[in-house]
This record gives sequence, structure tokens and C-alpha cells, in this order.
Amino acid sequence: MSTVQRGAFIVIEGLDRSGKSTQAALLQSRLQNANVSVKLMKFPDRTTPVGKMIDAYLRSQSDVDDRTIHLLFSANRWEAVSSIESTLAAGTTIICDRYAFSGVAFSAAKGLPLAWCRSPDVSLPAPDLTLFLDISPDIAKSRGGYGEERYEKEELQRRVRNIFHQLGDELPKDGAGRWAVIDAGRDLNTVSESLWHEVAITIHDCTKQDSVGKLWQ
Ligand code: FDM
Ligand code: MG
Repeated sequence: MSTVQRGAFIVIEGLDRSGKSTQAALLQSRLQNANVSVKLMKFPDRTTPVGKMIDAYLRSQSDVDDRTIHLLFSANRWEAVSSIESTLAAGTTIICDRYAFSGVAFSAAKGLPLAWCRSPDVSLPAPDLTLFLDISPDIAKSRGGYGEERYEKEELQRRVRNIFHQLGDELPKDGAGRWAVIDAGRDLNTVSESLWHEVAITIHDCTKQDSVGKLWQ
């Protein structure tokens, strides 16, 4: 019988234009070069029927009630859970561009109660590591493309950043399920090195754990 070591569930969070997608792709190729089996995921996943509704909303092609869109973002994660679980169990590490922390931070920043925002995501697979790419909203704003989508407004991004920090402060700084703050205002290679350092620790630690935890419970 072969025993497969499970993959690590690694989430990258941050404001719009903090470099999440770029860094996720860099991390993927570094892991591949190190012969680690890796899969890139992203939320919202705009390809599913639910994701298409979210996409239309974000591009202001439809208006959706705040609570309803919040639940759709959460549903868009729940519909991926079986795939997340089977991927990890097969020994593949997941790098996930945004997750439930974005879900809570953006909706709470719009004024919905934080506890209400959190509840639909309770007991999703818990990340082994969340990398928070921290950037000031003024630097984010000065990067290309800002302002194209619904939430890309400086005042909202400031509130989102505060809530991200609040959610991160609840999580451990070391060990399973930890939250690591990365200064994403630095140059691309320096940020990439910091991420690599954190990821190496988690992949090493994960080999000691059988299954992924459950978020916020
Ligand atoms: N967003 C993302 C939410 O409001 N809730 C969520 O649950 C998630 C995953 O969607 F402004 C917001 C964050 C961002 C927008 O994200 C689209 P991308 O990463 O730019 O596609
Ligand atoms: Mg965006």
C-alpha cells in the first residue's frame, strides 16, 4: 500500500492590485521546479454558473442585493470543496488566489455585520497557511488597471484592509492554520522570496498532519 502525503492548502489574500495573481503564478512555477505537485485555484471562480453571476455583478452588468451576492461568493467556494479535498488528499498542494477572508472583508466593508458575513463560510477547508499581501491603498491605486471593477475604490479598500488585519489577528502566527503578513509594497522578487520562505515552512509542517482543518470552528 502506498501512503500519499497530503498537499498543503495555501491561500493568498490581499487588496486588489497587491500582486496576488502574479505571486501565485511565480509560486506555482517555483514549486513545480522543486518537484512539488501543485494546482492553482482562484476565487471567485468565474467559470461556474454561480461564478458567472458574480462576474456580471463585479463588472456592474447586474445589480444584486448585498447579502445575496455575499452568499453567492460563499456558494462559489462550497461548490469547489470536494475538488479541494480530493486534490489535497492526492498529495497536490493548492495555491489559492483569494478565499473566505476576502468574502468577509469585502462584504463587512460594505456595512454587513461581520459575524453574519462569516457564518456561511464556517467549516470550509481551513488553509494551512494564509499569505496576506499587505499594501497601502495609495500604492495599490497607482498600479495599472485600478478602478475597472466594482470594489476598486480607495475608501472601500481602506476598510477592507482593516478587516483583513482584524481577521488575521485572530489566527496563529506559527504552526497549523497560520496567517503571515507580507509587505507587498516591495519589488516583485523580494516579495516572491518572502512567500517562498513561508511556503517552505508550511509544506514541511504539513507532512506531519493527516487532514486539513475546518475554518472558523
Ligand atoms: N470578492 C472576492 C468578494 O467580495 N468576496 C469574495 O468572497 C471574493 C472571493 O471580488 F474585489 C471581491 C474581491 C475583488 C473582487 O476578485 C474580484 P478578483 O481577485 O479581482 O477576481
Ligand atoms: Mg480584481
